[in-house]
Order: sequence, then structure tokens, then C-alpha cells
Amino acid sequence: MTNDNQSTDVTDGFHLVIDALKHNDIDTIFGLVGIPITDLARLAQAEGMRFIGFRHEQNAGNAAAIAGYMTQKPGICLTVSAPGFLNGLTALANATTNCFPMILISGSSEREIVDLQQGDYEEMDQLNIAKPFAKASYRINHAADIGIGVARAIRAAVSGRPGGVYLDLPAKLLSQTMDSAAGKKSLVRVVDAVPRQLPAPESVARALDLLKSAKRPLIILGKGAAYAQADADIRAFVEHSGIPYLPMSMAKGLLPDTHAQSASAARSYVLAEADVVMLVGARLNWLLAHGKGKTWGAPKRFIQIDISPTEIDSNVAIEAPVIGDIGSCIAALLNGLKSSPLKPDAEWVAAIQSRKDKNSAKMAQLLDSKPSPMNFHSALRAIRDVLKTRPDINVVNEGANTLDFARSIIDMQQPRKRFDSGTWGIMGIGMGYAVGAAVTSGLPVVAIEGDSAFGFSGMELETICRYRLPVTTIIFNNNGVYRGTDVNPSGGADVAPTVFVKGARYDKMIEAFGGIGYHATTASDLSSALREAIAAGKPALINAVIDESAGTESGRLTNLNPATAAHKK
Ligand code: ADP
Ligand code: TPW
Repeated sequence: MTNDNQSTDVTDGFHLVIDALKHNDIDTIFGLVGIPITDLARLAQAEGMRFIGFRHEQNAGNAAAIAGYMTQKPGICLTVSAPGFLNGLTALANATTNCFPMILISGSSEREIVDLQQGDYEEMDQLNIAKPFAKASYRINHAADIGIGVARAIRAAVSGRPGGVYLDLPAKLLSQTMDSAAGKKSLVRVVDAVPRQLPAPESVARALDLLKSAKRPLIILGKGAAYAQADADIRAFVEHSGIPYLPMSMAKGLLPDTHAQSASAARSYVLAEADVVMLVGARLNWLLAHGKGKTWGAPKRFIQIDISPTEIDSNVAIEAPVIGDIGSCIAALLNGLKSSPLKPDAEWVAAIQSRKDKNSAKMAQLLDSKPSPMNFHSALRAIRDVLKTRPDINVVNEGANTLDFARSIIDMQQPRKRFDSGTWGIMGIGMGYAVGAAVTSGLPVVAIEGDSAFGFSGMELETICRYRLPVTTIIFNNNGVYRGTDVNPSGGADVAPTVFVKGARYDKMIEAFGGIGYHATTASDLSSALREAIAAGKPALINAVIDESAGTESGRLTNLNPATAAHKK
């Protein structure tokens, strides 16, 4: 790093990287230090940026990704070379898969040695390894290119369909010097990083025509719609049209889940019975049964709003694609709606309502039961009742049963407050997302975690305590992956593949770092612990003891486990 006693006319790679990020209003870096980027992290802090240090790069990457999703600005993750880079790469791939903008910046070793495979410290051809997992990958070799390289990475991450970008910074680049004035001039401020992309008027007209021809229309809101921050227009469109809607899990709260037009409590019914379906920032992937088959009943006619033209016809034919940014598309559709309004079919609306009433009554019974030990429903009921009073709280959620049940039981009232396993159904996002959400929003986070899910990122409890973040982690402790009841079929001494230590006290883990631990065996314990933890605004962990036989293998995805007719011994 350039010392103050060196000529002030000279700058270096370290300074230019920080200057370039700050020049684009990036104020936070999530990362983990080591050769060659320790001084870069120090400098970031010295220059007024926030550096949030993690215990594993995957969690830093997940924090960056969720910050990107919340703000439409790329979240930054900084790692060391080879192993640090690879640890961060899972998060980068997950961000790209989920369409979250982030930039993974990794230091790298000597190019000459790496390229000849001569065995450098942490040798790895990181740029090429990153390519299939990123929306774009770049390396900067000259200090004079740092401004343009950082600008290019930012634009790639946030424009069009957002995604993960890899930026490779060789150690030599960081110590390269150049004239300070020329360095300053080389910085680039990205203009209109997220440009509006207006839909073609004929595509809007085609979509409205199809919608008007519908008898049983349905709107599906995905996390792309939440990401777009077009909340008011989306709500206006839904309300003006009177069409029932389903939020995908991370679009919950875009309209409050208590909204009269929400068809969530009649999900299976509306998917099977709708005739025209309008997708808004939601892909027809496995989470929507690929738009066909039993879930969908008779074939549907689809309208799809998306920024990515190649998303259209990915699984089934889309009759009315509307390509553009969701804000512009919805504004255009809303405009069209005003000149020729739609009227919801009363029979369709009534049929949905009667399904909702029936299913809600069934759910109420489950939620009202008070089993001992707790099951998923009774524990989630306690959490639901507390969270209802705090719509500002961010909710992180992962696990199998814990995810499936929480998704339907915990209502969200505000947009971009629910962060979960997402497009891959990945475990391990929990503590990274929790830190990212707390740091980005300055508001409390409640992380609802299966005991297995939590284990993937559990060491970040120390990070949460170190930065004194208002994160309450609730562990649904049923002694194993999915459940804790399996037995070793061989009768051997090892426990079954899904089983953990029985009766583990996760609450003791957070106490090691000065956080508050709670051990909750009843719904009322859980409720009072959660209230107290949120009010304290300090790091806390509630070990919620759940019946180890509750839940099912893989939650609602049991059918995805390969089955075979052959029974080998
Ligand atoms: P979900 O999992 O909630 O169904 P997906 O991640 O599958 O949502 O889909 C999100 C979609 O939203 C992606 O196809 C992506 O291209 C699209 N998208 C993201 N941001 C925007 C935006 N600003 N405007 C339009 N489409 C967007
Ligand atoms: C990176 C496979 C899916 S769900 C799950 C695993 C290991 C954990 C389920 O147990 P948990 O939840 O968290 O205790 P619950 O509510 O059923 O008791 N590795 C990765 N991602 C995934 N999805 C898996 C493994 C998996």
C-alpha cells in the first residue's frame, strides 16, 4: 500500500479499487481477509467504507447477494485466492441462479506462475473457473484499467437480468502504482446502471387482450417482481384488475399476505383451475412444476413479463410475452387497463374464496393444537403471532419442513423482507443472509432455521455477535436432517445418515460469543423468548425443541427422491 511518506502524486491499485467502488456509491464490503487482500480491507475501512468480516467466504458471498437483492446495487464480496475464491464461488453461483446482483472480488496469484502451472501459493486459474457460474467475469491487469473494470463489473451485475459477476484482482495489480491525477481521471461513474427497458406497445396490447379473454385469470408474482421495486404499480395493477394472485415465496409481502385477492390459501386449486396465467418476474421452473402436468390441470395460456427474452418458452409456449423491466411493463399494462377496465368473474372469485375458507379452517385447527413437544405448526403459530406485530422485521428461512411450513404460515406485510433458499432450494444461506439483511436495512432479522440448515453457516453467530446485529436465530431442533428418528439399518454403532446428536443445545453456542441463548420447549416459552429477543435488539438464539418425529423426508419434496423397484441386499 502507498504510505503517506511516499509521493502524494502516486496512487496504487489498492487505492484505485476502493476509490472506484466509492465513486459508484458502494459503501459496504462483505469478506474474509488474507493474502493478497488484507490491506485492501484495511484501506476500505480507513476510507470510510464498512467492512464486514466473516468466518467463511460462502456466508460473506450470501450476505453480498442479499444486499444486492434488497438494494438493486451490487453487493460486494471480497476473498483471497484459490480456496477463498472457491468458497465464495458457491454464493456467486447461487446469486446468478437467483438473479441477484453481486460482485465477487478475489485476489489472485502470479499470472506467469499460474499459467505455467509452476505451483504458486494458492495457484488457480480463477477467471476461467468462475465463468460458468457468473453472468460475467473480468480480470484487471493494469492499475489504469481499475476504473473501467469496476464500472464494467457493476453494469454487468445490475443491468438486464441481474446476476453474479466475478472480478479477478492479481496481487501485482494491487501494488502497481500510477500517477495520482491520472488515476483519479481513470475512475468511471456508471451512468444509468439499471436502464429502463420499455416493452413494445404491441406486446402490451397482446397481453391485455389475452387477459380480457380469460374467464379464470391468475397473476403469479415472483421475486423478480419484488426485486424491481415497482411496488405501488404492481399493487395498483392487481387491484384495478381484480385478478387473484399468488406470490412466490420471496414475493410474499409485495402485497400484504392478508390481501383479499391473495389466493395463497387456495394455491393448488387456482393453479389447476386458472385458464390464463400472468407471470410477473417468476420463472416456470421446478418451483412452478414447469408450467405443466398434474399441478396445472388443463394446459394454460400464459402471459409472461420478464426482462430476459430467452426466459420465454423455456418450459411451455408463452402466448403473450412482455419483455422489459417490470416497472415499465406494469406501468404500460396499468395504463391500458385504465382505458378499458377488466372485471373479475364473480364465480371464479367466489370459488377461490370458498377454497380459501375451507383450507384456512383446516390450517387454523392445526395451528391451534398444543402438542408436547412442539411440532412445526405449534412453534410457527407462536412465531407468527409475534411477527404479526412487527411488519418491519426481515425474515430469513431455510430447512426442509421448517421452510415449507414457515412459508405458508408466516405472513409478510412488506416487500423484500423474506429471504429464503430460493431457486436452488439451497441450505446454507441462513446466517449470511441474516447478516446481509441486518447490515443493509438496519432493522431486526428473525432467522427461522432447520437444525441441519443452520449448521451450514452456524459459525457466523460470532459475526452476528461481533457486529452486535439485531438477529434472532430460531433453531427448529428435531435432532436431524428432516427428522431425528431414523435408525441405522445395519444395527451398527453409527447413527443413521439423517441423525444428529440428540438434545443438542444450540443456545449455548451463541453464549460463547456473548449473545443471549434461550431454550424453548413449549410454544409459550418460544413466544416470550422471541418477544424478549426482538425487544432487546441484540444477537440471540432460541433453541426450539420440536418433536423429532414431526415433518416428512425432504419436506414437500419427498417425490423428488429417486425411487427404485429393485431392492438390493
Ligand atoms: P421466483 O423464484 O420467485 O418464481 P424467479 O427467480 O424464478 O422468481 O424469476 C425471477 C425472474 O424475474 C427472472 O426470470 C428474471 O429475469 C426476472 N427479473 C428480475 N428482475 C427483473 C426486472 N427488473 N424486470 C423484469 N424482470 C426481472
Ligand atoms: C447445500 C439437501 C435439503 S433440506 C436439508 C438438506 C440437508 C436439511 C433439512 O433438515 P433441517 O429441516 O434443516 O433440519 P427440517 O425442517 O426438515 O427439520 N446441501 C445443500 N443444499 C441442500 N438443499 C441439501 C444439502 C437438504
